[in-house]
Amino acid sequence: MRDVARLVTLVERDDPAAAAERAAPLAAIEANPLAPVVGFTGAPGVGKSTLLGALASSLAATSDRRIAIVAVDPSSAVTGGALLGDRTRIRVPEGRVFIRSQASQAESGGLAPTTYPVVRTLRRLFDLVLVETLGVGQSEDDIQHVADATYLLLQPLAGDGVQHLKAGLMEAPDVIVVTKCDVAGLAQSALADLRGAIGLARPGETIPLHAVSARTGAGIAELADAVAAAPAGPERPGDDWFVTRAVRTVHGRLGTERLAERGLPATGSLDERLAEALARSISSA
Ligand SMILES: Nc1nc2c(ncn2[C@@H]2O[C@H](COP(=O)(O)OP(=O)(O)O)[C@@H](O)[C@H]2O)c(=O)[nH]1
Ligand SMILES: [Mg+2]
Repeated sequence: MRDVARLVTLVERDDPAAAAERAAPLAAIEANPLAPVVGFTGAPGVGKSTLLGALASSLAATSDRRIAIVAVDPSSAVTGGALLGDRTRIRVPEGRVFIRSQASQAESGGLAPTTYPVVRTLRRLFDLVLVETLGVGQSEDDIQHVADATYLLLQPLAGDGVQHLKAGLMEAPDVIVVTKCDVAGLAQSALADLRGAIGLARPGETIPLHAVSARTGAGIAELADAVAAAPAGPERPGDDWFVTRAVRTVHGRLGTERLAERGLPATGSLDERLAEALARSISSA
């Protein structure tokens, strides 16, 4: 685990010395089989970190699968050289699960600048990679470039279904998880409401819906089975990830008004060459 942590730190670093030092160990694992990557997204406080701890503990107890977790947290702070944050919330058996916390940045789509290369590394070293990403509404495309399956966590109250529908949140996820089902007030009507909203947002599809409680353990084993069964997809091209981020950075920096002044669309595709040039400069930086 110490070697893995060291390699991940080298992948996160942005200097020539780190690039030189990581080249050989990365080359040595390049041909390793790719583990599935499952992304967990949802609003702050919905219970992502707690659930990942429960899932990883459950999987560690029932199999010898090696699990890595990458947790992106807006509140992660560097203290005395150590990145704290979700690491402290994710409770897993000592020494069995690798956890890396990353701080998200203002312009990021819920992930950190180095989430892609870190996940790329970890899927060659572990049997399963779980990614906790911040649920930040529209800018969640990034997780699509990183994960083979995306789980959206929700904490619905009665009448909430329509709001999720409005937020366009339900367009991307493969699975929806209702958290904190031990809390009184999560009426069956809320679940039925949510089921209705999912049906409207994704007609003709069957989106699995899990109701769980990390506190009581209800539904955790079933959800862990589903997560463990996720098939590993092929590697996503890094360019897609960098272009998505570059386009959003341009939008974020210029703002809708200035984009409009320049005759640039506020949504949709910007000048592709501009995005690509930016992406190149980000990836070679
Ligand atoms: N009652 C209850 N509370 C939970 C459960 N899971 C998480 N919480 C609480 O919800 C809060 C936010 O949880 P956290 O995992 O940090 O959420 P995140 O911001 O989405 O990662 C914490 O106070 C947790 O103790 C659960 O299953 N039941
Ligand atoms: Mg968290």
